[in-house]
Amino acid sequence: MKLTCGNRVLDLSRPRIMGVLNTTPDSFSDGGRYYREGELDLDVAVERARQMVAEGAAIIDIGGESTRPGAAAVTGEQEYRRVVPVVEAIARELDVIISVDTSTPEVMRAAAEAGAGLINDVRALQRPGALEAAAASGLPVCLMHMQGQPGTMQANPRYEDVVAEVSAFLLDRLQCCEEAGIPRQRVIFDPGYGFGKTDEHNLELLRRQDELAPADIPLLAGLSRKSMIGRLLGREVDERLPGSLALALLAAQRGARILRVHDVAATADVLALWQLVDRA
Ligand code: 7PJ
Repeated sequence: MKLTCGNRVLDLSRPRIMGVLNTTPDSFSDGGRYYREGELDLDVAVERARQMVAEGAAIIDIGGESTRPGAAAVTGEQEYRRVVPVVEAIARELDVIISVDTSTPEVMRAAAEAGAGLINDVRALQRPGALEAAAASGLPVCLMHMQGQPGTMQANPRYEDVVAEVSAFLLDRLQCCEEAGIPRQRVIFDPGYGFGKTDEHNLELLRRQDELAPADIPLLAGLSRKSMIGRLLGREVDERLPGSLALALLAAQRGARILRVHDVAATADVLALWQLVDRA
């Protein structure tokens, strides 16, 4: 399985790591890291990306909107200013696929022009103009499932059959993509762990993750440092590395081709050992 991401090819014959780079001042796990006196510090962001590439990240995911429940809403313009300069700087400095974590059509367009290779949308291109912007970019898109809206999604998540509902939603969005001129060869599915889901829902999705996507559609899993680890194990954000590694491996074993993580080096070790055991 291969994905063409702008002028680079992403080989998914083995699971690959997407390293998270949040340019928000308030993200739950690494918010505010790249700010100095309230200004985005591009050099620090590029150095962090460089480190993740050296540690084994095939993709750097740049996001400027915090989807944490209770996070301040961001305007398209703020998001643009947080994301596009970072995409430009990383595209100039590093040889890596850049993913842009956005639901905003203008940000998709500008990021694609600045050298992004992938559009990662937690709203699965449902905002007005998003399908068109993604189609025009010619880039692959990650469609993520979310029940509700970021601010309130954890209030009372409900499903009859979470796996069937998430899968049906993703297939519906796939059809919308195809109708908008985004071929299925350019689509990635993501169950959206933690987005409008209880711990039980998340566990059920992981348990049956292989039922979520048709065989030709790569699956992305984002479990790194998520609050389900905190609740299930009683761990603060800075104590979730072992849990994150366990879930990354379980997700990879259940078919995830891209793992979205904060701790690239540690995840790369886990995947390397798995490959040595199972792919000899
Ligand atoms: C995800 C994401 C995820 C995709 C975030 C966090 C919250 N994009 N963006 N999948 N999560 N595709 O990192 O915990 O799970 S932001």
